[in-house]
Amino acid sequence: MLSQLCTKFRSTSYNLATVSKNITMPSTPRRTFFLPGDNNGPVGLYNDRDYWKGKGFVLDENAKKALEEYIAIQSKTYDSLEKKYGVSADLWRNADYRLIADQRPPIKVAVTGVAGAIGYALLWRIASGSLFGPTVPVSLHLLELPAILPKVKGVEMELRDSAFPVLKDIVITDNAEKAFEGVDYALLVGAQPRTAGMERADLLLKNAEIFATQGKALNRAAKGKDTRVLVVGNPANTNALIAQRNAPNIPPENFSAITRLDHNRGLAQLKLKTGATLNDIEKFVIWGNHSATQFPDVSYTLINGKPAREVLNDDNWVEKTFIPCVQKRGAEVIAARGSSSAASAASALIDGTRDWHYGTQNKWTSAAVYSNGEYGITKGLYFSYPVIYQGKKATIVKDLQISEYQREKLKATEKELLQERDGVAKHLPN
Ligand code: NAX
Repeated sequence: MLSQLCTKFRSTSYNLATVSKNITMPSTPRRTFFLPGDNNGPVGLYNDRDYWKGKGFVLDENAKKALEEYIAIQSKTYDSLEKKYGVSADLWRNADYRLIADQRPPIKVAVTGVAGAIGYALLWRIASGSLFGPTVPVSLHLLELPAILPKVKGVEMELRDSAFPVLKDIVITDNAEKAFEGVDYALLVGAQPRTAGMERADLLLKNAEIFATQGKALNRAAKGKDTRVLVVGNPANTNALIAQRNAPNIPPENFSAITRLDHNRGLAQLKLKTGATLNDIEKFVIWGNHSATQFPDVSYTLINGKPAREVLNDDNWVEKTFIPCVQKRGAEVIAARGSSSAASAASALIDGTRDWHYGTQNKWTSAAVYSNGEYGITKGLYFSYPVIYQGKKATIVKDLQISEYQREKLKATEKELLQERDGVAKHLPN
């Protein structure tokens, strides 16, 4: 009965042009949809024809107003349907999302190391629609080591059994080129863990081999300038560098290493300390390497519009508690839980990828991106900066004042990245 009602409902109400004349569409829409941008609010308008081209349009101010009006009308319609048929407004909305998701081409997402702890937490977030929202279908391309593939079969079974409306397809393979074939996003999670007695230099080299191979495979098989690569496997910044240097067909700006977990950890501590909501906290930044040398920096942070240092009024807490807490949080979680912070890492990867795809609406976040020498950091390193995402591009926030104290911290974490880079020099062509 629900589907019949949905069909009836849909045939009457989806034409934004009836709501406002202020929107110019590139082509005449047969139907127009509002696409929810998950936590980020509305992201655009699509019509049938553009679905197939995978295009959205940017909204101008008039279109934004019209969209708000449209959403208000749509919500009332859901409410009146709830009253009339006794079916909840949320159910109407969800049924609607499903119909939209069924009509769109999927975004292809490769994930490596899928049988690991982060992979297991991550795949369910992607497949349930937490990454791109409930109206955007996804295809998962899963890469694992040959010996681990039987385990991945089990993961595949569970994913299919979850019957997620946005999950269109699953490819599982131990062949990197097959995994990266035509992908829009590659989330490089799989890495060699440090085993007992293994030296740090050996770990670096072992991972360098993995990421050089995967970089070459991305170069051959992915979509070139339309592929975005996010590295999680440690040492994440240097692994991003290695993958990028082995993938000349993909612009260096399309690679990134995730420092979003560190960023989220910092926000969580500030929230706990001040009682502010996350929405009240802006302009926090993680600089440098995803390691204990990173610099969690509140110099520009505003809490409810006031400088964080003033609100906190406790420099000792910032230096002696806050900064070390964020820097060493990973080890603290391992000590408490007996295993690593897999779920929060997966969550951070979802946040970081979604921001890249949908933009941050002029808000700062942190990501290790390609350095062009900003703030005196060696060109070519993947260094965590304050960034704003817009139009699927990361822009480093420029012209911030840097004190002597900050400069020292930036140099310390850069030094570690330079040592890592030199340790894997033989895997860095070009
Ligand atoms: P697990 O050891 O649970 O899983 C790693 C998986 O990767 C294993 O299933 C393994 O078979 C697979 N793998 C190894 N080499 C591979 C290859 N060449 N191709 C495909 N798959 C391969 O580790 P997990 O806890 O999931 O963590 C994964 C990586 O994330 C580690 O390097 C870890 O250090 C790193 N982390 C990064 C974080 C970040 O914020 N950037 C935070 C969490 C995490 O520590």
